[in-house]
Amino acid sequence: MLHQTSLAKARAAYQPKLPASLSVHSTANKTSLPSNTDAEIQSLFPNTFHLPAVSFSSGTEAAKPAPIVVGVILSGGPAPGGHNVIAGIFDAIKQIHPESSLIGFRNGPEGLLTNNGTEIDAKLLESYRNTGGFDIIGSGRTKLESEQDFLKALETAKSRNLTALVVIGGDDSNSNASKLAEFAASRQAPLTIVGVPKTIDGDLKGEHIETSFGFDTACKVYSDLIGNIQRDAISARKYWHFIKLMGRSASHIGLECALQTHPNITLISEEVAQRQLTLKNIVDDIANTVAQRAANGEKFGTVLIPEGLIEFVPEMGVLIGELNETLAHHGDAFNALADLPAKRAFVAEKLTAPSASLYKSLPDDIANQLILDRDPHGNVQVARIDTQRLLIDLVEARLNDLKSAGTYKGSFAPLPHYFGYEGRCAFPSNFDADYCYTLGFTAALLIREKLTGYICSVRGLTKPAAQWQAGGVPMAQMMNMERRHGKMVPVIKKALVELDSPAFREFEKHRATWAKETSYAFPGAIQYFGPSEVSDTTTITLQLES
Ligand code: FBP
Repeated sequence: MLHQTSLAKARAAYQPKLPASLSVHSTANKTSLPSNTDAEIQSLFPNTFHLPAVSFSSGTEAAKPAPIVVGVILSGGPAPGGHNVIAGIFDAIKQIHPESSLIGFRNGPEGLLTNNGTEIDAKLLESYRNTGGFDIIGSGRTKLESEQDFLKALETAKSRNLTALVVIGGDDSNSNASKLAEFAASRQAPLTIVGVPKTIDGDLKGEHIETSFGFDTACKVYSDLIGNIQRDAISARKYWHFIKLMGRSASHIGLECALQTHPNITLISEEVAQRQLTLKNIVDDIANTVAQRAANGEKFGTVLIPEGLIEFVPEMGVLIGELNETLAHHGDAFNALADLPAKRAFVAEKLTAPSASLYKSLPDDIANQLILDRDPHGNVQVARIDTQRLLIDLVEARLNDLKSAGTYKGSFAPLPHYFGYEGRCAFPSNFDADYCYTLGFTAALLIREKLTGYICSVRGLTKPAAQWQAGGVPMAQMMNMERRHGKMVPVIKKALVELDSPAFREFEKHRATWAKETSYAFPGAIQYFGPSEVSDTTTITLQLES
């Protein structure tokens, strides 16, 4: 048994808020959606595409439904609030019928494929309510995507008498949940499949989903840490902090943390790609800001760097693509080489001239990371690259040039940081605790209505929870065709930062001032108690978007 701290005890007693219109007696109202016009998607999802959107309004007790047996999986990286989604499902299905039951499949989709599940009862759930993490049943990154996987999933469902399966995951996991729903429907399998939008990255959102759960808490944790570092920076007045922030591709986390903390520099990967900024452009900009601040007597600063940056820098993207090809085609010869300088020289020889010159210009440890850290498909693991160290090295070199030219005087003392795992399993904020409980409750109602292929959608999230509007939309409607591993496939589109979005425009309005002056904000730790204007408020991104 884990030790229960005072905060854990207090959080265990927290009763998450639900929208006033949401109860097990809520009525499902159906409205037709403006249809996604992609003919290919429509033809790939004949059973689950042409379905209405659903919203739940207050209702009165109708005939008692039969007990339902729900399976649940947690998929991908943890995000604060996952346990509350499970609590919401559990409480709702028990209220629908006290003999309903909930089976948690262990360690992600793998648990469903291998039929490794456990019943989640009131006692087990008790110590997980309002806690962070996915440890109640574990999570995993196994994919549920082939016909064979779908057949195995249906077999497991049958053997456990499941009425429904809830997939708590990101864009990929929900895309696959949608395909499984279509597969089950095409075989008349009596299984309702419902998705729940999860990821700290904040990139599963759009017309129907205002935000994924976990983004709020993770950004608050990182912003607290960044604020603390900034307070240290203005106290010690000697360090430049280069902080890499999690978020595999999209820069939503970096952007939100910038809005919360006002650092001197924030790089946004999507802007780098769109404006075709080179590594040299980025480094020159940072070095100029360091020099300008030094000239004003401020030899300190903060730089936020999104985890996925490197892939968005056009010439680095090309280099990474060429490295993936080279390692795929010459893997044996590469592996046979004994030492790192020989491996680096081997790959450099196979690259085009611009990529070879860029590769050779990189510090050795980064050049090594680019060829050594590969995923199971043999691709470079971009998220593992120490971009914060790479930028420090390059900025330092540039400042030395400026010094030689007489345009910079001063000392540059940089410190690298990486904030990622620190934010994924924090106690969910009140927002995420309430949002997740509502998502779980909504999933149970979609199941009661036998609405398969739906993702839970809760709207009006910047208002008090009592006014939120819960419902669902068919996941197939959120799909588009994308090339994956050389093949066009239907997937839910990943939402990247848009340069005309309200959040980016707000950041753009202030960034020149934040670079020059020291305008740091210190949000402090997440507030779990106190007035709801403070403790329940969600991200600035969401407030600006609404
Ligand atoms: P999901 O997309 O599964 O929510 O995971 C997001 C994430 O936290 C990214 O921000 C990060 O790049 C990645 O997971 C790290 O993955 P892992 O947990 O496998 O190290």
